[in-house]
Amino acid sequence: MTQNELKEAVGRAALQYVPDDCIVGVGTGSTANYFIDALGTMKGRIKGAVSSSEASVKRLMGLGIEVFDLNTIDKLPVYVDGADEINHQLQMIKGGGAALTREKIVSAVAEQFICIADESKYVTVLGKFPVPVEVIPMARSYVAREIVKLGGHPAYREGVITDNGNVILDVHGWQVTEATKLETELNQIVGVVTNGLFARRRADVLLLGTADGVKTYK
Ligand code: ABF
Repeated sequence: MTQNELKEAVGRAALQYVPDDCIVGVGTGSTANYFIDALGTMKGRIKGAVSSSEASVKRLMGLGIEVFDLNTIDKLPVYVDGADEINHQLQMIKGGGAALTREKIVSAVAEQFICIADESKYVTVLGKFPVPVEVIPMARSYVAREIVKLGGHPAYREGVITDNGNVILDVHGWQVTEATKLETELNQIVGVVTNGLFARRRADVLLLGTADGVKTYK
């Protein structure tokens, strides 16, 4: 199977976690896009969606799925999204698509986080993929210097402005063995909006696309 076929398979498999008549949280990226397309096949059974990016809003609306403002929702049973890396504790690095802040907000509200990924994303130790950090533009250099003190090597993602009007630093060189601690330390740096470690709110379920089919980890 190709990588896209694996992504498509997990996107479809995630439908089993979507209850009837609910509003579903929808992520961002190529794997999430397969989920959105699969959701289109059951759109009559859901009320609509809350989305973590403008790109996903467009795709959902293009399929005729109503998109709600998160502030109008008091219950979100499930959030389905991809990841850049996920470890065996279901902690993740996310934000390669620059949507990390909204992804973290929507996943915080959701009762269940279903991560969908192909097997290339499943790792023992997080960190080969650089950790994205969303930063208020005027704090960029200061935050970069603070990250160096934590042993990271930040690189400015040039030409990218997030949906929230901020910039991204991609931090290389970390072997993330204590993801919750590092996530908290990064959050303490003034000027950081969000970081791409999803450890305090990890996934509840991983649907992993492999050559032997979709495997489920909890
Ligand atoms: C989102 O999309 C992000 O958190 C992550 O950066 C990216 C994964 O993209 P893809 O599914 O295209 O690999 O889930």
